[in-house]
Amino acid sequence: MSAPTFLEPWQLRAAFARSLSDMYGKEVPAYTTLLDVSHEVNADFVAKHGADAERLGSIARVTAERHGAIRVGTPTEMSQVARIFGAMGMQPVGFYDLRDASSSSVPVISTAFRPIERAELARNPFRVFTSMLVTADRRFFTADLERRLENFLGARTLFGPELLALADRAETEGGLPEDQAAEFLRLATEAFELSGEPVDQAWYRELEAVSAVAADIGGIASTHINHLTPRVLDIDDLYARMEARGITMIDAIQGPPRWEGPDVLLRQTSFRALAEPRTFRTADGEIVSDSLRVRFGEVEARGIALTREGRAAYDAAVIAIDEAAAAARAEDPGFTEAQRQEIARAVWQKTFPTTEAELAAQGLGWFTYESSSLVEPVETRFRREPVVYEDFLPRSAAGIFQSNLTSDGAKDASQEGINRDADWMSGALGRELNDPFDLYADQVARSLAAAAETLGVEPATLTTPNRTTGASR
Ligand code: OOG
Ligand code: NI
Repeated sequence: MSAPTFLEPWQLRAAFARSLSDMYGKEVPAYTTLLDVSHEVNADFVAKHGADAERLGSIARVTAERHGAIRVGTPTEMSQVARIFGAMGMQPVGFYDLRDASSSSVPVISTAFRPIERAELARNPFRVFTSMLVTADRRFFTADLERRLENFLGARTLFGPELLALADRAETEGGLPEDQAAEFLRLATEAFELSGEPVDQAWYRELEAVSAVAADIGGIASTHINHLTPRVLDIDDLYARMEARGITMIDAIQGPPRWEGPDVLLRQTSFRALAEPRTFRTADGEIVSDSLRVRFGEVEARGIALTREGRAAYDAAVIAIDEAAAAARAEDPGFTEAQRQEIARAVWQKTFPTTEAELAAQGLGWFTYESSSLVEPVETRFRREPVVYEDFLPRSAAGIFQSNLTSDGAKDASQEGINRDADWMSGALGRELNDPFDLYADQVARSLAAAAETLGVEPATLTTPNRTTGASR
C-alpha cells in the first residue's frame, strides 16, 4: 500500500502516537519492557476470554492505545499545545486541579487532549494529559519566585514558529500534504525529546525545594514527554509480571479495586522514575554530570464510563475506603496494602452492582444501543454496549505524580490559594473546554435517537438500555 499523499487529522494523530512511542522507547528502554509485558498480558487475556475480551474496545484499538503526559509553564505554552494537538483532531476535555488532590507539592492544573467523536476514538484514541504550573499560587511560590519563574518561562520557546504554522495549517485545512505532514511530525516529536542542554543547577535546585514538579517544568528551557502509557486488559496480571521481572512498581494500583463486578473508570499503576544522566551548569559555570529522576512508566486498564450519579458514588466510595483504611491503620501499624484492598472490595460491593445490566438499570454507567442490522424482529435487534471511560481521575493523577517525586517539596498551607477553574483553563487555551459528562451524554443520546427511529418509538421510552435484550452480564 502506498503512503497517503494527504494526511487527515486522525492519520497525523496515529502517526504521531507511533513516532512518540518509537522515540520514547529509544530514550527509556524500560518502556519497551513495559510494552512487551503489556502485549503478553493482552494476548493471554484474549486467548482466555475470547470475544468478551473485546467488550471495551477491539484488541487492535487497545494494542495501539496510548496516553502521554506533558507539563508546561504558561497559558501561552498551553495554547500552543492546543494548536499542535488540534492539528491531530484532539480537543481539550475536562479540568483537573491537582493542587489540592495531592498532599505533596504539585502546583499544577490540567486538561486532557483527545478525540471527542466516537468514530475518531475508534480510528485512534491517542490522548495527552497536559498540566501547567500555577505560578501565582502563593502556597507554593513567593511573589519574588513567581516573578523570576515568569521571566524564565517567558524567555524560552518550547514550540518553534514552523511547527506552529504547520499545526495551524493542518487545523484549518483538515490535514497536511505528505511532505509537510512528515515535517510536522518530525518537529512535534522533537519538541518532546529530552534535551541534552546543561541544566542551571542553582535554579533547578531552588525550584526543587519548592516542588519537584515545578523544577521539572520551570527549571529547564525545554519540555519532554513525561510518560507514555499503554493499555492492558488485566492490570493485576501486568503488575505481577513486572514485579516478577524485577521491576519495582509503586505500592498500589490507583483507582477502583480488583473485584468480581464490571470494571469502571480507570485503574493505573507505574514503575518508579528512573535516574537518567543529565548535565548541570554550576554557579561558577562548571559543567558537571549528575542524574535526574523525572520520567517513569505507567500502565492502565480502562472500564465503563460512569454517569454523574455513578461518579458521585465512586467519589463517596473512595472517601469511605480512605476513612476505613485510616481507622484500621490506627489500630494496627502493620496494616498492609493487601488489607487495604480487602476494605476497598467490601466498600465496592456495597456501592456498585455486579452486572452491567444493573449498572445500566440504576443509571450509574453509560451504555449505548447498538443494532445488528439483520436480526428480526426489529425489537430484538438492539444490544446494550458499555461506553468506555476516555478520561482521567484527579486523585489517581495526583497519586501518580506523588509516587514519583523525589521529595515532597514545601507547601505553605497558611497562604490563600488562587482560584483556577474550567473557565479559566478555557481562556488560557483560547478554545472551548469540553465537559466529559456532556460528551458521554451526547454519545448515548445519539445512539438512543437512532435506535428509536429504527423502532418507530420515542427515544424516552428507551432510556433503560437493557430493555430490548435479556442479556445479563
Ligand atoms: C501526569 C500525571 C497524571 C495520569 O495518567 O493520571 C497522569 C504527569 O505526571 O505529568 O498521567
Ligand atoms: Ni498518565
